[in-house]
Amino acid sequence: MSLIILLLCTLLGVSLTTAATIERAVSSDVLPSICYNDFGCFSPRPGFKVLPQSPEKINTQFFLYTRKQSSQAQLISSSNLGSFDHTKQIKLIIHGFTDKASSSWVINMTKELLKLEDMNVITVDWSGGNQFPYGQAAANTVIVAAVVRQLLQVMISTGAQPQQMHLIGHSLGAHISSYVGRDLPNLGRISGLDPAGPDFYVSQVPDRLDPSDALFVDVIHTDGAPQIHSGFGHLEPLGHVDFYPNGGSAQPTCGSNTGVILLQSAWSLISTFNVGNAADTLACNHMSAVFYYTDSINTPSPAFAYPCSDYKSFEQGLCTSCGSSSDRCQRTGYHASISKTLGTLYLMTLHGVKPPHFGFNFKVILESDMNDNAQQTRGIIKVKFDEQNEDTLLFDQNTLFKRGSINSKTILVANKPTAMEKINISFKKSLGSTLGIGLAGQWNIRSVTMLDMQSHMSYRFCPTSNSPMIKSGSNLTYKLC
Ligand SMILES: [Ca+2]
Repeated sequence: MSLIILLLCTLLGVSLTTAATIERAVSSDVLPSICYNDFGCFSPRPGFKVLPQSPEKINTQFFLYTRKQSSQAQLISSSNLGSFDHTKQIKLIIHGFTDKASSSWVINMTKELLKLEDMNVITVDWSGGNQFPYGQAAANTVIVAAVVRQLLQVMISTGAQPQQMHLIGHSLGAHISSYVGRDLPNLGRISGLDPAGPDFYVSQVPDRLDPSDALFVDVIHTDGAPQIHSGFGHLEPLGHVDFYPNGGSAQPTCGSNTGVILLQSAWSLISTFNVGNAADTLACNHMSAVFYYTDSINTPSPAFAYPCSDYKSFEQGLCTSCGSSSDRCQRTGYHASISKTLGTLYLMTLHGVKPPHFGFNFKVILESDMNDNAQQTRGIIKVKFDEQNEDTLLFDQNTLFKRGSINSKTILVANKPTAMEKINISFKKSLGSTLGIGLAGQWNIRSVTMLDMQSHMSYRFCPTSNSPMIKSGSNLTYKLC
């Protein structure tokens, strides 16, 4: 392990192998515990020696928003519930490491929730206890959870039901939610948004998010990795249903998220200490779960996610069915349901940085002509549905097309096509490793079949021209056969 990684481990307090060994050796002695009035006694997380800081130091605060008070939050506590209304839904938004309740994503999610329905939206701020080192912030999650649980129990004493309580937690906030649910029976729901991976990879269920923590636990993974070298998030399934947008590790708008970038990012954070402003860009993949979830609240798209063996198979169009009553799919994010398909689900998102992130899925089946003299080609093929949709990439430069071959792909378009009467296909030959030798400069696509993965309607398109060859760099219109 290089010096830089080891130093970073020490600074972040994370459980990389070397660091964890040292910590465990220390913690093999009798562990100390620490007691705080009202909240009981706490031992270090298993395998670690860091004790949580005091509730006073962490200073967990609650801000209540309702439709009547949608822009001006009311500071509430377990001794003063303010204008909390126990007859309405109760949503708590809990941020993660180095973040705060006044972050723009927390405010945006609050607005979207209140746009959908009048409810109690409570944003939780624990920025007094979530700064560096990471290990201390992770240790403090139990205290934040105890303070949150105290608030919820007071709400229950006024007539609220635990079933109407829904905790939405990002990163370490997801694990805070899990601690709340561990000791609060019948908690309605936890939405874990890219639950933090570091320090939680090897945790047992009492110390991480799992399906026993609420009646419904749904999770979005956007920066999942088996260890901190390559991501901030947790790759393993943690809930009743686990969504893996774009495979769950790397998001299309974020670029590469290698260990090198992570190290650079962490060093940048440490050296500048400008963590608040830096969070969005440095942890782009990790924040994507938040942006997807927020967009899912009021999206016009069904935002379906599909069961599949893996993401590559989903991309190849091998998993397209939602079942006759759409019960084999889930709506991603806020509108997910315990009564639909559970387990590991895959979806694509659009490539724009800003919403919309969700669109409409099609499976495209492209049939190359049998009678063409050319044997094979390699090239970029795009489809255009109508004026309101951009060209959508079907196949990249690495895809090989052979005479008579069938190539299929799942795609996502931003807008539901207005009329499925004609489409346009463009082709651009790529040179590849052979500089294009042996690859045809024009290609004959005999038919294009579009399966609408929402309605399950299928459309087959044929060339409009008598000479259906598409020369490299040009395009051809196809109409319903
Ligand atoms: Ca748990």
